[in-house]
Parts: sequence; structure tokens; C-alpha cells
Amino acid sequence: TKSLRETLQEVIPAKQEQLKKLKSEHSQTVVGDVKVENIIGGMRGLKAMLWEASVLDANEGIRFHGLSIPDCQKVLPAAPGGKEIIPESMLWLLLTGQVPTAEQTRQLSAELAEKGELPKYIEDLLDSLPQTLHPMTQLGMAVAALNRESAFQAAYERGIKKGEYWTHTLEDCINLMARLPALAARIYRNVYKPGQELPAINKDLDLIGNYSNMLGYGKNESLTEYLRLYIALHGDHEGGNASAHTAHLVGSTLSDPYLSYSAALFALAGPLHGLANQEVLRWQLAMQKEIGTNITHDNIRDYLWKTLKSGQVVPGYGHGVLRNPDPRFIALQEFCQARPELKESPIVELVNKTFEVAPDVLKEHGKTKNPYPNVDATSGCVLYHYGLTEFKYYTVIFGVSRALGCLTQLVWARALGLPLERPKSVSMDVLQKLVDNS
Ligand code: FAM
Repeated sequence: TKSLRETLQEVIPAKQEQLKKLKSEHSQTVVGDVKVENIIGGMRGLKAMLWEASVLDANEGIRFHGLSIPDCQKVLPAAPGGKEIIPESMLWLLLTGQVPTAEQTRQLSAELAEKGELPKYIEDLLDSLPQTLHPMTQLGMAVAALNRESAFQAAYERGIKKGEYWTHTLEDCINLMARLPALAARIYRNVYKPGQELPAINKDLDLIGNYSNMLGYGKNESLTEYLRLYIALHGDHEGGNASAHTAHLVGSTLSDPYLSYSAALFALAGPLHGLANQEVLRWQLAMQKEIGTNITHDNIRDYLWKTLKSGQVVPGYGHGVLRNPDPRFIALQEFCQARPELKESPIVELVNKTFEVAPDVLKEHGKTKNPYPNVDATSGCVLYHYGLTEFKYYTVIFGVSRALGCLTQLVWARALGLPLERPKSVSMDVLQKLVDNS
């Protein structure tokens, strides 16, 4: 059986060759225009960045190396005894473009478990932080502090050749991925369950089996399976989203993967990005409080209008790229429909009913380009149902997940020798001149 490193070593030369050819033969080929709306509109729609692991289609959603979510659910190995995709098999796919065997997935799980313990100074750092510090701030700080361990930084200081960058980057990425569950679980324990014992990493468990166990939910197989699926599906959403783009930008300065990913986590912590899942739950619970047990379409419609008329966005709806219901939302909904306890859960039912009404209300409201749910419309509600009710923590789970894509691309950026990112900005006066001369 080939290891992850061996597999990568095999696939990298062909990609390097592809890039070389694109550079030498097509550097000056025009593939799009820059419009004023791109410059003043947050670069929406501007094709200006290379990202290997996944591509987002506005209508059909994400594909990971060409595989849709239903494809991944068919072919990617699950945990022993489980059914859902696990982050290890997704990581393998994102990194190599290949579907791992069950044995390769198990080997990766074992490697991550082996490397999952936290250094003492990181435990001390986390234990010294105030309980009131937002869990995402804690996660970003701890990930940044782990760069004391960076193999890439140490090798760079020694003076290595460019061709070797990716191997040290990969080592950092695997070490960071391995440690994220212990980091995230310690933050959960410190903030919400002080005094509760943190179990040691079980070398026989997969990454999320261990995470769930350390969170104190190891016996809840349904929640553990949900976390596996949730974390695998949130792993990557092409390169332009704020967290992925941040990791890429910071990584392009040859900052090591720990610093690059900590920067990404702070982008994820914004309410228009990863924090949206906490916002959705807060909003759905407020709706539940107001309309009580009489969950009718009319009541939900009234509540949606109330939110919109007060100038707020409907959390969990809309997207920068997508123009249809998010297939990640659909996959999580299907997970709920397959489990009677979830299907009948009041909060899950409310999310479903909201989905039946919200797109029409948002279309009538007429502002958002995408009146359909994104993944966050449902993701937190399942956690809530199973008793993981601390919604300020939800973005941390997203943060454990998004590492899959961000770290993958850092390996590829170094393997392909991608340059320092440095787009050109213009002032409004310059823009006006460009417009006048066009
Ligand atoms: N409810 C009400 N208005 C909305 C809306 C929503 N859900 N989504 C967009 N709009 C408004 C938006 O505020 C903008 O209004 P103004 O012209 O007054 O500024 C207008 O519609 C056009 O926006 P857009 O082009 O359709 O969306 P953007 O690409 O600018 O923004 C989102 C995309 C996701 C930030 C936006 O749809 C939003 O705020 N949604 C609610 C928050 C959310 O669910 N975020 C999670 C995103 C998720 F995918 C993730 O990152 N985890």
C-alpha cells in the first residue's frame, strides 16, 4: 500500500509539468475581463487564483477533484463501523486527487492519532486564557503558537532548495491536522466544562472519533458520525472564500502553515463567513421562542419579513457564488431524514419548514442573488439537538474542518512554486481615469 507521501510524490511531477506548459505556452492568453464591478465588488467572479483541490459551480455546488458530494459519499471510505465520509479520506482526496483505499485511510488515521498530542506549552497557553475569550480567538492563537514546531520554518532557516519546500510543508500540515482535535477539545473543556477530564488520544480511533471522545460525546455514535460528515464536507470550498484565500495569501509569503492557517481562522471568525452557523441557530431559536409550537408556514413567513424589515440578513441563506441550494445543506438534511430522532427534533423541523418558505420570501424581497440555503442553514441545529448547545463554539468545529482544504493548498502552492500573491490595487481617481479612457 502506498503512503500519502509516496502517492503525492507520484502525482506532483505531472502537475508541475502542466503548470510549466501553461506558463510557457499561454502566459499572455486572455481568459476574462476585469470590470469595475470586480474592483469595487469584493473581486466577485474575478478568476485570479489557482486552487487545485476543488471547484465551485454556481448551480451544482462543489466538486472535489471532479467528484460531487454524492460521488464522495459513494467512494470515500468511512470509519470502521460507520457510514459517513471521514476527514482522513477527504484529506487524501484533496491532497492527491485520488480516492484512498480503506487501508490507506486507516493508516492516515493511525498517523494522525500518533501525532495528535499537544505540546505542554500549548496546553499551558490555552489553560491560561480567560474563559470569556471567544473560542475562535483561542483557536487562532493556539494554532499560531504551534509554529514553534514548524518543520518548514526550521528547514527554511537551514537553507533548503525550493524543490524541497513541499515536503516540510506537508509535515507541518499533517502535524497541525493531527493536533486540531486536541486543541479544539481543550478549548471546549476550558470554556464550557471546566474540571471535566480530557481523555487521552485513543490510537485506534479515527480523527473525529477522538475529537468527539475528547468533547465528551464519544458514546453518541450518531453525533460522532454527524461530525465526521460535517467536517469532511466543510473541508474545502474552492480558493476564493475568505478563509481559504487568507491561508493562500499568507502562505505565499512563505509564512509556515501554522501562521497561515491561524490567519485563515480569523477570517473564518467573521459573521458573513464561518460565524454564520452560530448566527443561524441564534436566529432559529429566537424564531422558535416567538412562534412557539404553532410552526406554520405563515408564522415563519411573518418572522422572515420581520428580520428583513429590521435590516438584518436571513442567516444561512445567500452565497457569494452559489445560485442553488447548497449540496452540503442537502447532504446534512439527508443525514437528518435518515434518523428518526433527528427527523422529529423540533429545531430540525423548524429548519426544514423555514427552507420551505424562505426562498420565496427572499425572492420577493429581491436583494440577494441567491435566495437558497447555504450549508450553515442547518449545520448547527443537529449539534444543538444532540446537546452540543454552546453555539459560540460552532465555528471552532468549522475551523477544524477548513484546515483540510487550506492546508492541502499550501502543500500544492509550495510543490508548484507559486509566487508571492500581490494583486494591483487602484484608487478611485485612477479607476475614474481608467473608465474615462476606456
Ligand atoms: N438575507 C437578506 N439579504 C441578503 C441575504 C440574506 N440572506 N443575502 C444577501 N443579501 C443582500 C445583501 O446584504 C446585499 O444587500 P445590499 O445590496 O443592501 O448590500 C444584496 O442582498 C446582494 O448580496 P449578494 O450579492 O446576493 O450576496 P454577497 O455575495 O454580497 O454575500 C453572503 C454573500 C453569504 C455574505 C450573504 O448572502 C449573507 O450575508 N448571507 C447571510 C449570512 C450567511 O449565511 N453567511 C454564510 C456564508 C457561508 F456560505 C459560509 O461562509 N459559511
